[in-house]
Amino acid sequence: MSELKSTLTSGLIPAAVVLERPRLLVVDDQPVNIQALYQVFAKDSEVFMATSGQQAIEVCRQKRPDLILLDVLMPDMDGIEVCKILKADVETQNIPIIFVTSQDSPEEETRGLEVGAVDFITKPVNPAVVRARVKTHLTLKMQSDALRALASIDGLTRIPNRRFFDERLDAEWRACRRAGSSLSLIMVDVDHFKKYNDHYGHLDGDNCLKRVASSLAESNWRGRDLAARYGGEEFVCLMPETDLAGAMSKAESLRLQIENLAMPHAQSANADYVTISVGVATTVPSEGKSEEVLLGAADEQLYKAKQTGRNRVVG
Ligand code: GH3
Ligand code: MG
Ligand code: MG
Ligand code: MG
Repeated sequence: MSELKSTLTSGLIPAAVVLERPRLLVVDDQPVNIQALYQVFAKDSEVFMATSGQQAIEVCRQKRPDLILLDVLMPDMDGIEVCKILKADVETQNIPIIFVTSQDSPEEETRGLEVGAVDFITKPVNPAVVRARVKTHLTLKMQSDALRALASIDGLTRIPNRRFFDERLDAEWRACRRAGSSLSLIMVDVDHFKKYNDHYGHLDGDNCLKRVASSLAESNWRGRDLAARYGGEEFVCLMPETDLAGAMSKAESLRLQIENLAMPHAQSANADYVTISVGVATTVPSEGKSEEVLLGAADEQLYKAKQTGRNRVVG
């Protein structure tokens, strides 16, 4: 999302981040109701439509709308059920949902808000009111996205931070457990970095970490892979659906990548350049195993890489 990127690079969160052409999903089993909302928004927004709960979920996963206007009463799967499903999925849980319904009892409204909707509008809709409410919720959504992104980025290196990594590890652990697939973890530590700081100074040390981080983050990763700063001069890379052989070969290419930056390190005991040691571990997550075991295993391998000469990969 380009708005978000500029927010992040400028380091500022504007009071209101307004999307140029928001993407809305309108869900209603009655085409005439969809038509009414379409007419309100078609000029300034991209409008997707769905006439059933199931279709709404599919469109939502494919198109990632910025906001959903959701009918409550629908045959097969009602709006409440759709809302529950979308809120339970990490990929869709942050999309604001506004219920649009003719059932305007306080109980109905409460139920809608309890399952995670942000607002409740009654039919027939008043165009000015629905437009104003949608605008408010889009602005709030953009602001919370910007804050969330900001809280996930490491201040020095501008790559994802440990907090973001921990969240993703948690989610990928569960996803790989469901799928019965391997989850690999690469742990990276810059060699003799204390000596680098001592020799070149802390500012150059910071710049060195920035270059290492950019190089790791810009490596040729696959869709769900993630490279993050774990803390200090340590980095972690998460590789879902990847076995040990795949992770080992990726780790070796990362090691080479950093060596090839050829950043001089006059005090390194093992090379003339800045190098990294890398530990790799893989597991198939299952009931009774925990993420800490995977982290611990990668750390153990990293320790072995340090013990056996540094600038190497152990897995
Ligand atoms: P090894 O090869 O065994 O990993 O040795 P090392 O010197 O890299 O390891 P050690 O853990 O002794 O030192 C890590 C150093 O990293 C010490 C710390 O001051 C430095 N460091 C951690 N975070 C930062 C940072 O943000 N900026 C700078 N410039 N230095 C940092
Ligand atoms: Mg209906
Ligand atoms: Mg370290
Ligand atoms: Mg180190």
